[in-house]
Parts: sequence; structure tokens; C-alpha cells
Amino acid sequence: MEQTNIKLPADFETYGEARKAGFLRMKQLKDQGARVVGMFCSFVPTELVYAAGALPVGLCAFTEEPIPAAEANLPRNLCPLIKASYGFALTDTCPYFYFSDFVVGETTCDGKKKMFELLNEIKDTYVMQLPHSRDEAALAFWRDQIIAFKRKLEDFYGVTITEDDIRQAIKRKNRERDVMLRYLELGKLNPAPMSGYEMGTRVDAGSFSFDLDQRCNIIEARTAEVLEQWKANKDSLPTDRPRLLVTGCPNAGVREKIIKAVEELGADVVAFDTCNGIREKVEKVDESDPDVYHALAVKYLNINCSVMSPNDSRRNYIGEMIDSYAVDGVIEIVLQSCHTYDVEAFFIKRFVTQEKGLPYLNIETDYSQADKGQINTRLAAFLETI
Ligand code: BJ8
Repeated sequence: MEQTNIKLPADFETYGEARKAGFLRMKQLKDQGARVVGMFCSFVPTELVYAAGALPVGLCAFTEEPIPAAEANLPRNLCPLIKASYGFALTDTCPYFYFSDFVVGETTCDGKKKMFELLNEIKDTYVMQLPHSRDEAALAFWRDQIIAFKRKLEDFYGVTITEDDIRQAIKRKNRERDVMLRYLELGKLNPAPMSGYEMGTRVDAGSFSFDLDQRCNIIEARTAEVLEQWKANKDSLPTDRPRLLVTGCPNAGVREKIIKAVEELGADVVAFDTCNGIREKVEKVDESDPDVYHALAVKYLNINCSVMSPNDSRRNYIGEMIDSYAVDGVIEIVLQSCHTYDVEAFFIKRFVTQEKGLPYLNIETDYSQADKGQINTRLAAFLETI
């Protein structure tokens, strides 16, 4: 297999570097009186936070440092993302948590929803009750939850959020979805125009640029640059590297040891069915719906996360992505003790191998480096099957 000639650009920041660079910006914003709401999950409708004149910020949850502290209060046998989220708060080592006025959680998986009860003892944690199906009753319930969250924001900040405020925020967020989707869809180009490691990192790191319009401008500029470079160089790029789709749990905490590693072994990660991939971006909020709360409820309830049951739409998306990104194999990342993704992996594996006829690799892991060598061996063996 040829080695890639896709280089990381000179201005590339790792997720950790971008997270640190955001600390100072966040402090400056707070000094200027910014309202900040901390959150962990794609199901939280950030449009409402923007409509309240506040900034949504994703809280730290992707490294192993605070996990030993978290394990003093949480079971060890729990997803590393949950332990890290709580550990960062407990050890006061996530500046974004520190600067958040309050935190909004959601009843996605059991571990997270119970952890939020402990988190609430450290900082006000408002929990949205997410239904786990997509029928009419669930939609009506979720719409009510969205209105309740709007009231929480109004009460907390002493503001009135109008429907017009929400419509403006929907437009801005839809633009962001368009921009991110165009960027992620660069992965459809063949040969691959950029590394999946860069692609995923930039989407996650973008959340540390708190100005939504500036974030869009940065990604738009990179999209144009990558496209231009690809057009100029495509004839010299290697064409025999396997094209992979990554699916499953959030991967920021394991990106180096899986995504970077598999690309160094000779593959290109071109598509992400994940929360830092197209999962939240593929469907926009319907701007023509006369009921803004209904529009938000429909959009967010359709996010194809494994906490939903049934969740056939995820297989449909994966199938479409396999075709449109010309994928040669699928890697599923399951964080340890994530029961919903772990169980749903049965359907994903069957769909990928039997219906799409492609090789599938399931990697269950946590944030430690202990299994790095073993993962590398499995990735190399997997690439041999393609
Ligand atoms: S929309 S993927 S961000 S819930 S915390 S479910 S890994 S056991 S994070 Fe997620 Fe929202 Fe879904 Fe996306 Fe499993 Fe861990 Fe639970 Fe997790």
C-alpha cells in the first residue's frame, strides 16, 4: 500500500491544543459578561441557548486524567466519557465547566442521566427528559421538553425568548450544519482529499471558537482550500488506500489510537457516522414550520443515536454513506460499558457484512493507552481483509 501524501496543514491544531487555546477566549468572554451554558450532547437544541443571548459550550469529556478521581464516586465499570465528564467537574479542571452558568444534561443513556444527579451537587444541572422512541407521543413530549428548556433559560437569565429570536437562531445553526456538511462531504472525493484525522479534529475543535459565524468562516475557508489543493494534485494522490467509514460512540478520546493509527497503517477515513460526523448535521431544522418548537422537536428526535429504540434510521444513513463515499470497510468504535452502541452493533455488523458485503471491525476501548498495541495489530489485520 502506498503511503499517503495527505499532509496536515501547518496551522493544524490537535483537539487538546484547540481546547487549551479556547480557555483564554472563554475567560475574556466571561469578563465581558457573556452568558455560557455547558452541555455534553447533540440532542440539546443549541438554538434556544443562542436565542437566550448565551453561548453553548461543549464540556471536557475526552481524556483519562480525571477518571481516577471520578471513580471515587462512580463505578469503575462505566463509560469513560461519563467518568471523564464528571471527573473534570469534580477536580475543577475543565475551565468550560467552571465558566458555565449552568449545565444542561439529557436522559440519553442510563449512566449519563444518573451521573447528572451527582453533577448537580457541583453545579446547577438542568436535565432534559429525552424520550427514546420517535412516535407521535414521544414527539409531543419532546416538544414540551424543548419549551420547558426555553423557560429554564428565560428564568435563569431573566430574559424573554421570542419565536423570532428562535427563528434567527435556527437560521444560523442551519447555516452551520450546511457548512459542516460540505466540509465532511469532501470525504466523498476519490482519492481522499484530506485525512479523516484532520477532518474529525477540526469539527470537534471548532466548538472552541465560540463565535458561530467565525467558526463557519474558518471551516468554509478550509473546505475551499482542500478542494483547490485536491483539484491541483488529485492525479498524484494514491488511489489504492482503503476508504473507511467510522461509526459508533464519540471518538475524540480515542482518535489518536484508532483513526490516526489506521491512517498511518495505510487507509483513509473518509466518512463519519458519529456526533462529530454527519449524524447531527444531515437533517436541518425546518425553517418553514409555523411551530418553531415542533420544528426543533422533529429535528432533534431524528438524531440517529443508539439511545433511540428502534433506530433503523442509523442503518439507512450508514448504507447511504457506504454508497456515496465509496466505502471499502467499516470500523465501529464502542466505548467500554456503552450498552446502547454495544448492543446495536449486532445490527450494524449484520447490515455492513451481509447487506453491503463489506468488512467490519468492532473496537471496544476506553481512554487509556493500555490497548494501543493490540488495537494497532487488529487494525493492520483488518486492512489485510480489504
Ligand atoms: S447523541 S452519541 S453525544 S448520547 S455517554 S451513549 S458513549 S455510555 S455520548 Fe452521545 Fe448524545 Fe448520542 Fe451523540 Fe454510550 Fe457513553 Fe452513554 Fe455516550
